[in-house]
Amino acid sequence: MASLFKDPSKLSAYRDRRFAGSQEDFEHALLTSITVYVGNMSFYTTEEQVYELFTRAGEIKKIIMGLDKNTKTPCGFCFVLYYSREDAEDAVKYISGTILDDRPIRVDFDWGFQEGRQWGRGRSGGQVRDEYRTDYDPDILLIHIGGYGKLVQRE
Ligand code: GTA
Repeated sequence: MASLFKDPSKLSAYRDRRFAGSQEDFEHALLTSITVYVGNMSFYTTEEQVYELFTRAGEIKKIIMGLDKNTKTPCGFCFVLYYSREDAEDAVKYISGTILDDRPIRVDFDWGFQEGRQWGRGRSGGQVRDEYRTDYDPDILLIHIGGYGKLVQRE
């Protein structure tokens, strides 16, 4: 199938502040990358569940779970690396917006995984955007009472 994603400005609304190169370098990386970022995941979703869903788009090379840098536990995102660009495109096209563990996940092109990118960058240890949320999951109290020690909020 021919690539449907040729305009780099439409590939992703996200710009990684820690990407070291120019905007042109960033766009080139997005156009050629075989890595997707998955956001809005439940903190309880496992690597096995991610594998089961994302293997529908193609053979997976590696999954890297996003972790809270303080607790070292999953904090709602991951990276999925495919072997082929076409499969990464299919993941963005067909899997983004589907429900995983009761949450609509967001699949975004990513410029490429590097060691360190698996950690949440928020001050609390989790993802930055979780610190701005004002709407809460219905199970928030269960999580809180369960001693997770952190509020989980919906995107
Ligand atoms: N490909 O959409 C994404 C994406 N996100 C959201 C995170 N990552 C992503 N990758 C792709 N697409 O490796 C990656 C990051 C990193 C890992 C964890 O996930 O590259 P993070 O989510 O903890 O931190 O990253 P990140 O991405 O640096 O934060 P974000 O959301 O872009 O925030 C950047 C700035 O905007 C910050 O200064 C923050 O204060 C501000 N901000 C963020 N959300 C809000 C908000 N709702 N209101 C106001 N300001 C906000």
